Parts: sequence; C-alpha cells; structure tokens
Amino acid sequence: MSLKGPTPQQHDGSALRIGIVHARWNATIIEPLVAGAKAKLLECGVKESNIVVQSCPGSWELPIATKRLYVASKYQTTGGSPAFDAIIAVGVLIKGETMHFEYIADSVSHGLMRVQLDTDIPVIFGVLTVLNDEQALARAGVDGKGHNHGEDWGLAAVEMGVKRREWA
Ligand code: DLZ
Repeated sequence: MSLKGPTPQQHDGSALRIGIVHARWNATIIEPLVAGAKAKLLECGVKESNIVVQSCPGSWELPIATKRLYVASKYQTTGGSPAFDAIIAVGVLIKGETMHFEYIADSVSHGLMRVQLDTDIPVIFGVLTVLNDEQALARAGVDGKGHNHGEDWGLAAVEMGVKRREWA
C-alpha cells in the first residue's frame, strides 16, 4: 500500500459540472494530465457535456483564467447556483536557471487559493512544480514508472464538488 495520497472514497459525480483550465506551456506533460483528470471525472459519472475545458498561455495566467471561467459560468445559470461545482487548474512549472520558477510557483499557488476562497468554489491545485523534465514525465504517468496525477485531481474535484453541495 502506498503511503502517499488520500485514502480513497467513492463519490457520484453524475449531477456535477466541472471546469478544467490548463496552461499550454509544457504541452507534452499537460495533455496526459488533462486526459487523466477527464478520465476520472467520467469514471465517477460526470457527463461529458458537463466537463468544460479551457486553456490559457502559461501557469501565471491560471488564477485569472480560473476566476473568469467561474464568473462567466455564474451568468449562465438560473436559480442562483453556480454552474461549476469545482474547477481544476492544471499547469506544469519546470525549474530553470533563474528565479522565474520560484516567483511563478509562489504567486500561482496563492492566487488559486485566493480564487477558491473568494468564489467559494473548490479549485483543485493541478500545478506540478518540478525540478526537471524527468520529474514532470513521472508525475504525468508517461514514463512507465510514476502515476498520472491528473487522475487524483479528477477524483478530488468530484469529492469536493459533491461535498460542497452537501455542506451548502
Ligand atoms: C515564461 C514561462 C516560463 C519561463 N516557464 C513556464 C513554465 O515552466 N510553465 C508555465 O506554465 N509557464 C511558464 N512561463 C509562462 C508564464 O506562466 C506566463 O504565461 C508568461 O510569463 C506570460 O505572462
């Protein structure tokens, strides 16, 4: 048994609407992560038509892109309930030779936390902050050794979406 990751819970996502916003930097890593997240959403019963995928240039833009997606969705609903039950923000930050990585990783983490607390909608932290390409490939499950973290983010979105409704 792995010591990493939450103990599993089963949740029915069939009533949920989930957004995925992903950066387009490091697309070879992003694509399997988004696919993994989407696969788990579908496995939990989320309807394909209730999964909305949008992109932004880089991870730096994830907080504003996540917030705008949420705000736009609010105006598409009737009855006052937000259209999205959770949004997964996906980015891959790979450390380079400058301080760029540290600044972006710190700002994006704080930005996404702020979005979720300000909007009261769970924002799943799907941002890999890795030291090199090998770590990124392992965490996207494409090196044959690591597992796809996108799957964990899909499960977290369903659990938090369901619980948000229960705790309303
Ligand atoms: C500029 C930049 C660099 C150097 N590295 C990454 C990265 O590893 N991952 C990522 O998602 N985005 C990177 N970016 C782009 C910034 O996030 C942002 O899109 C630009 O600075 C424009 O605001």
